Amino acid sequence: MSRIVTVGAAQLGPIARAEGRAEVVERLIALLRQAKAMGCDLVVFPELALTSFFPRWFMTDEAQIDAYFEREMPGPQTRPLFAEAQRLGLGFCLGYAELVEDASGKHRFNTAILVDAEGRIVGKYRKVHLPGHAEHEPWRRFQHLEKRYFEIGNLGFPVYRAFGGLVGMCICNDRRWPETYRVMGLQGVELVLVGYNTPLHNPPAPEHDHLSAFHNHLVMQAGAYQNGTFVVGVAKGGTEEGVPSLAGSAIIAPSGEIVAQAASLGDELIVARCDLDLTRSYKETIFNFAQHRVPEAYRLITERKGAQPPE
Ligand code: ING
Repeated sequence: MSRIVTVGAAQLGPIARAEGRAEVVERLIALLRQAKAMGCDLVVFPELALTSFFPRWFMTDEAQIDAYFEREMPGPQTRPLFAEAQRLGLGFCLGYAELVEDASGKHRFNTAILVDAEGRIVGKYRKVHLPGHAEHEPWRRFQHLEKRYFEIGNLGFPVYRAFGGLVGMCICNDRRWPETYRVMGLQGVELVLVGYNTPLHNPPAPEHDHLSAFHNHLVMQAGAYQNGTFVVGVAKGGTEEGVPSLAGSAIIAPSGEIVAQAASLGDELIVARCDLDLTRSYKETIFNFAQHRVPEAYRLITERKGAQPPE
């Protein structure tokens, strides 16, 4: 019996700095309702989906920074999202800025959660690959201060049994690193959910700018194929506070083929019926890790100190 999960990638257009969470949550709820009408089981929202992408601004005032973070999830302003999803019988994946306060002080993470159709948080991921920089760099057209505002994620790359399969999450820059997919692939992941905020211009490497859409799909298609998993990439796109950002949300099959792709730069739902059993055709043949991978060879390469190139 095939295990089909109908997944909606809920792309967002720009979120203005002045746009309150209540307004944003209304946009998310509208996408949930569209997803329900299109038979979805699971809806995936972008990275930092509750606010404007604030790492583009240099801030020093702690209260100003903390205003972009959620101290509880759900909280008063996100509870309506959880309630509507539960009413509709939908699960969802939400990216947001997480603030945790414990005996060791304040900790801030770029986080994503997986919520089941009963409104329970069944999975959490904290972004590991934080791009950008920590101090103001005036030479840049805009800042990218994720290393300033977030700590490196401390949860690893967990894979959760949910929606009838094995589901993992990553966030934005994580999708560019093969290790992200392989660590989940080694856990048997069948569905990887990834939200992103990607400026079309990357100040350190403007020569890559014209390839931003190509690189976006390249890394997700490769990750999908090389680990026999579906990948759902969801953008916050369009020009947000003066920064043109990549859209191109896509749902990718274990073959590496794009099976659904957004056509706009704004709020747009794309849907695909993901038959998780299609992953087996790759996991049990060309990417049968038990039969074909050679971990001891990789360890040698990574552990050899001062290696000389072979004669
Ligand atoms: N954004 C970007 C990403 O990895 C970036 C950072 C921008 C990388 C432009 C390369 C080019 O998609 C986040 N939020 O990680």
